[in-house]
Order: sequence, then structure tokens, then C-alpha cells
Amino acid sequence: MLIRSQDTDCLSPSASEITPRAVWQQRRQLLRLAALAGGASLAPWAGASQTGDRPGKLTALPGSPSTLPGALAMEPLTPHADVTGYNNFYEFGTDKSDPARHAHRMKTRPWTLRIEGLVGKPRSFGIEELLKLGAMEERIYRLRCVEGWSMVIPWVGYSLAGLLRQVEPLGSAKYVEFTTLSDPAIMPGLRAGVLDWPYVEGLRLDEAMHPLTLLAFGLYGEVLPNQNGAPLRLVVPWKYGFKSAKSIVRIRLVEQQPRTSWSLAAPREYGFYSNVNPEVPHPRWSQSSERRLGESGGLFAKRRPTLPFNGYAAQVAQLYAGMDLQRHY
Ligand SMILES: Nc1nc2c(c(=O)[nH]1)N[C@H]1C(S)=C(S)[C@@H](COP(=O)(O)O)O[C@H]1N2
Ligand SMILES: [Mo]
Repeated sequence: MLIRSQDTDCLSPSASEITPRAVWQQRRQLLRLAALAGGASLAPWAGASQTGDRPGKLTALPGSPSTLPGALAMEPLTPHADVTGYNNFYEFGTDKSDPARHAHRMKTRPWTLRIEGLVGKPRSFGIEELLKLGAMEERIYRLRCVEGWSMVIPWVGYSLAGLLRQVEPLGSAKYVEFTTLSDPAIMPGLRAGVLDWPYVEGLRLDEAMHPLTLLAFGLYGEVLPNQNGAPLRLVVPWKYGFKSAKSIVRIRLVEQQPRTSWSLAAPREYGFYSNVNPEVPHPRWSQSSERRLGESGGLFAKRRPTLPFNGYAAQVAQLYAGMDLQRHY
């Protein structure tokens, strides 16, 4: 197992004292300088080396800082190397380093997203059209994996709600189902029976329409590296990481709660809701604290307390008013 040392963080030692906004602006400045130095040689979308430990290799995808309440976590960013080198993307293998090693084989252009089911205007969208559909925002969200680690990532994208409105959800639609790419020719993980493939996740329609639910196309000011779910993925910051489906090819609006990959694999461990909840332990471990990747001390760093709804309670708790969250875990 990898033990990370302080020097994997490329920020200056005093970075934790600087506000994340200042850190981010400093990073953007570096990015800009790097882009200028590289001239027009910014790597194209597909086929680029995606195992690098710093931004500046993929196509730039800027976004303006989000003004949405709760969308800019005030914590130090997780180093780019951890964000892109320590991943769960089981289609490419179950080791944390497998996605960075294998996902470069995925072709993210052309890419089509189909939206269908209980909508007035079912249709397909090409990736180019999706990129232009909404105003790109930078949002700094915590991502908390059910395994007990977390990251703070500057994502780029827009609210999923904006896209869903385009297809005009019908009154009978209650849930949204997300299906991701499944291609045995390039995904060695599909041969292992860990999950029912393709990977399917789901949200209640009101969760999907919540402004914090992000359709992400980039991180750290560039298009998504393949291992992080290029060319588009979901980021639902108040839920465990597995709800944030990567490399989505189909969205379906439905009346019944969708059957999702993780809840089918182990229903007692991974419920449909999977809201981050320190008071509901996973059957095999506590969920009351977390290890922030990239923090000094590596595996031995002080664990942080896990917050209800991952710290987004003020924005989302009302979605669950009156629900027993011990039962609907
Ligand atoms: N298609 C797909 N999406 C997925 C997964 C996966 O295995 N396949 N893993 C999930 C899990 S468990 C987590 S924690 C996050 C990790 O996202 P990151 O690698 O960008 O940090 O992606 C989620 N989305
Ligand atoms: Mo996860």
C-alpha cells in the first residue's frame, strides 16, 4: 500500500494558511503561464497521456467561480496527483492505480449522451453541444468515498438541472437513472464479476434537480482526465462517491426507484440514498471520520470528522425532512 509523504503536495508549506480561493487563483496563474510557455501545444482530448501529476496536459476548460451557496469549500485542495492517481473506476480494475494506467484507452470523442424515459423531448446530445449548453462554473466540492477517504476537488461544469430542463421531465418522472460506458474491448475490469455491468446509479428527481448536483466536464481548469470519468460525470457532493457516476452515456427518467449497481451487489452495505452520514456506520466499518488524501502525514495523518451530508446539510437536509435516514441509508 502506498504511503504518501508531505512532498507529494506541490503547494508551498504555508498553503494551508492561505484561503483556498487565493491558492486556486495562484494555481490558475501557474496554469496560464504553463499554457503560454507551451504555446498551442495543449494536448488534444483523446489519446493524451493522463498519468501526469500536474495540470497543463489536457485541453483547458475554464469556469467562473460559482456563486452558488456552499459551492466553494474553504479547505485546501487535494493535490492534482492524488485526484488523478488514486481513483475508483472499477471498469478499469479495482486497484486505485488501475484507472490512471488503463483509462487512456477510452475514446471520449465523439461521445453521445442519450436522455430518454419520462420526458417530453427525448433526444441525444453530442459532447460538443453539451459543453456549450450551460455556463461553466468552478466548484470546489469535497468528495467522500464510502471507503473512508476524501478529497477536495475544483470541478468544472454546470448544474445537471439545466440539462434535464432541456428535455422537459414529465410529472410522472420520480427518479433519474444514470448508465455509464461499458466496453469490454477497452475495460479489463468488466471481466471481473464485482458488479453488474454497465455501472448504473440513480437519484430521486428532486436530488437530481438540486443546484449543487453537478454535471462535471473538467477539474483543475482542464477537461476531465479519463480516469476521473471523461468526458462527463456526475458529482453529488453530499453523497458517498459511488453515487457520482463516471463517463455517462445514458440518462433515463423513470417512475420507480432504479436498480443501482452497488445496491444490487450488496444491499445491506450500499443503500439507494447513500447520503454521507457519520451516524450510520457501514456494516464493516465506522463512517464517523475520514482520511483526507494528500494531507501531510499520509496514512498516519489525523483523521477528520465526517460531517452530516458531507458538510452540505444547510443546502440539502430539507430534501430528506421527515425521512428515517437510519433506514434509508
Ligand atoms: N462508472 C463508474 N463510476 C464511478 C465508479 C466506478 O467504479 N465506475 N466509482 C465511484 C466511486 S466508488 C468513487 S469514490 C468515485 C471516485 O471518483 P474520482 O476517482 O474522480 O475521485 O467515482 C464513482 N464513480
Ligand atoms: Mo467510493
